[in-house]
Amino acid sequence: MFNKLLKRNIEPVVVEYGERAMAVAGAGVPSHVAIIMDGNGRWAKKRSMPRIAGHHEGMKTVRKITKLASHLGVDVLTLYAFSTENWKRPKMEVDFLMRLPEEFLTSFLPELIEENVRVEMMGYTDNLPAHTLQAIKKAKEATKHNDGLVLNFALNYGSRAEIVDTVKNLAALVQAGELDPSEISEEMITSRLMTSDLPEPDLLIRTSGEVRLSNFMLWQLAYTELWFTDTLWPDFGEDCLLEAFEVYQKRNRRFGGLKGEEVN
Ligand code: V07
Repeated sequence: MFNKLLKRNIEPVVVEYGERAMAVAGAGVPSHVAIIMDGNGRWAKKRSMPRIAGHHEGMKTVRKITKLASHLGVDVLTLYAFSTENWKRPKMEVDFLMRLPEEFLTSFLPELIEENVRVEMMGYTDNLPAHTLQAIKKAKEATKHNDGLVLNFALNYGSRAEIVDTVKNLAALVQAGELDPSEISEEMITSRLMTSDLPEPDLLIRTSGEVRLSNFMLWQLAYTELWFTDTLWPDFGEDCLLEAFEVYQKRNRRFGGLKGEEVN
């Protein structure tokens, strides 16, 4: 823990965010935080602006929250940027969304490199536009040696499809005579999901008042602490992330430092 804080250089946290952030950083920060960034369209509507203006504003929140999470010592930040269901939205909105990774990375890639952040993506790449994939490929390549926060964008991701693919993969092994159905284990499924290289999320945050998982990381969230807020994603400030972490830390303390499943 102390090493982690030293490596990440905790000093700027105090300078930038104050004592509250220092207390949070010192009291067991969740290792993997996943966020459903909801409410961008509603934020825009409230201001009589087009939905895309909300998405654009939401991108600025991504920058802010990534930076704070990194400074607090979070290991993995998974952000749900685009679901497999989002293709049903109007074409012009989808086209705009598919330009956001490029815009985000054009503006912020130097900062991510400076922050020692490694960019990753999980989701189906087959039907993403080439320009979107190109931008992400470049960012992954430019940050692949960074060993700080992993910024994992869930893009064109759907949890049930991910599980179906895993089942197909195991069924093929059975058909080939390489696997007996009785040998199928949780670990065999976990290791075939898109998150095979990541720890399970410790904390899930969903903004904008919706209290659902909406096909996000269903398998991976089995033991995750869930935290919901009415705040819209573009309004989600540093204070909101600190509040979520404080709630998480209070819940964990109730188990005397042990996770619920380890108490049983
Ligand atoms: C998107 C902004 C945040 C609010 C939620 C929806 C809109 C950042 C990215 C991104 C993705 C991959 C990457 C770098 C940045 C992004 C989409 C939408 C599709 F490598 N924000 N953001 N991608 N929104």
